[in-house]
Amino acid sequence: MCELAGHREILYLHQNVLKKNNQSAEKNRTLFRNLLAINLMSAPGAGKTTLIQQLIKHTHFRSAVVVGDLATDHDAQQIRQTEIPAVQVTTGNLCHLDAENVARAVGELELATLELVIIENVGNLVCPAMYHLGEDLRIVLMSVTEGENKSLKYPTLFKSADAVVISKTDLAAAVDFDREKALAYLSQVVPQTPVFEISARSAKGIDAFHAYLAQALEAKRLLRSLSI
Ligand SMILES: Nc1nc2c(ncn2[C@@H]2O[C@H](COP(=O)(O)OP(=O)(O)OP(=O)(O)O)[C@@H](O)[C@H]2O)c(=O)[nH]1
Ligand SMILES: [Mg+2]
Repeated sequence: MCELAGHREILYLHQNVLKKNNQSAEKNRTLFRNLLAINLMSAPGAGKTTLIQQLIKHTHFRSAVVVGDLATDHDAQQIRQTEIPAVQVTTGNLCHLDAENVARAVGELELATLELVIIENVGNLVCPAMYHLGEDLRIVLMSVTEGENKSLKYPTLFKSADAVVISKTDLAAAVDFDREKALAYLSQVVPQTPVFEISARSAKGIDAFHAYLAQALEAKRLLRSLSI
């Protein structure tokens, strides 16, 4: 009985945390009203930072990056080498970014000058699923080196995504990645979600992903102009 009461209390606390996060995410939507904000999520090391670097090199969006990690500012330093602003959020023990720490981070950016804010979430396939950040697009990466079945094992995160990126495709043959199997699993879990196959090493597939983002930015601008 006592244990049940304890579980209820934890559930109640969790619901309150999510509610508060959703309120902050709504405020972020206002901050992001004139630009496209994307939230990149994946397991650690799936290639988020490298994809961001390639995207910046191959495209002409006026961009900035917010990057979340448990510790270090290595990723922000790497992204600044491409000469765009990058703000590192270190979360300590927290396995995801939340809307409030994103709000604080974007406070350091000149949002009025930007078209694209890329948020690189903490590498984790579970925690980021529940936390919305005020983003326009949620994008989940799975690298070929992780195997084909990530979407079956972590359906909550994949179901929350607007698009999926299969990353490190240049390594597919080396790790015997079964593309057809991976696509079949994805179509079981997220049949309507677009899938991009990208090698950030060779830049193969970057153009299609860029076109997807450009189209989303145009659609947002159009909606905004119609709502004024
Ligand atoms: N061959 C190959 N290696 C890649 C590719 N993308 C990333 N890598 C390598 O994979 C490793 C991890 O890449 P990151 O971009 O740091 O991955 P991440 O998802 O940002 O990692 P965390 O921030 O730690 O979660 C690095 O050694 C990259 O050089 C790719 O397309 N092809
Ligand atoms: Mg990274």
